[in-house]
Amino acid sequence: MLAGKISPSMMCADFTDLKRTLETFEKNDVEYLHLDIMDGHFVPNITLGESVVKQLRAITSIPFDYHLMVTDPENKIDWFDLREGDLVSVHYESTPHVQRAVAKIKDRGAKAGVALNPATPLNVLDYLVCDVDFILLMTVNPGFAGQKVVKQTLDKIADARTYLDARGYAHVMLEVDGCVSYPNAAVMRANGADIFVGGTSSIFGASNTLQQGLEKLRAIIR
Ligand code: S6P
Ligand code: MG
Repeated sequence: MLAGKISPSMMCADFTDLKRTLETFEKNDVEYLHLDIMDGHFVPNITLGESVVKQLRAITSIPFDYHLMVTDPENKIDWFDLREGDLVSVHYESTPHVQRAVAKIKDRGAKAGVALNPATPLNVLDYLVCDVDFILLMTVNPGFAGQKVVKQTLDKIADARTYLDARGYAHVMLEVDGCVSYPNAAVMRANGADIFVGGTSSIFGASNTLQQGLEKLRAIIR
């Protein structure tokens, strides 16, 4: 099993206190910053844009985990200054040319992932898995923070891990995104998830400080 990694969802962060938030992440060796890029078309919401991402890039060296929830992402990858070590995921459902998008991410030197909505079956990966570094399993329908987990996605994580291992892709990382609460994270880890997106149901929740939340999540996914 690969080491569990934390990717805090920046759309849930307090942007008025950004420097302190980033210091806390750095102190806790957070592996990635999860950046939800939405276009108001593929999903019914708009969040972080290219200029905010650029400002973040200038003040932290934590690798970025771009989650592109945009229609035709292959035409939008060039908006971002991708670095080696960054993760970039595109939704299978967002383009008829998903392999073109994946190839473009790799050409730019980042790790490429495909994101699947809760209802999208795993077999869409049959002719795609050989091209990717990770799979992002949505455990809510994308668009908003603070939603309830779609329960059947917990089994889907175990099915995805079995699917990957059986085909010789044990090295392909599984990222989970959506209501990764502490109890859900424990189940997700046991089912084979590797990267955990922290949002309002865990590290950014009102019941703990960011420091406490990171320590708690880290202990669960270790
Ligand atoms: C949702 C987005 C996610 C959320 C995250 C929030 O479309 O892709 O990354 O920001 O799921 O976490 P939580 O714990 O509020 O569900
Ligand atoms: Mg996300």
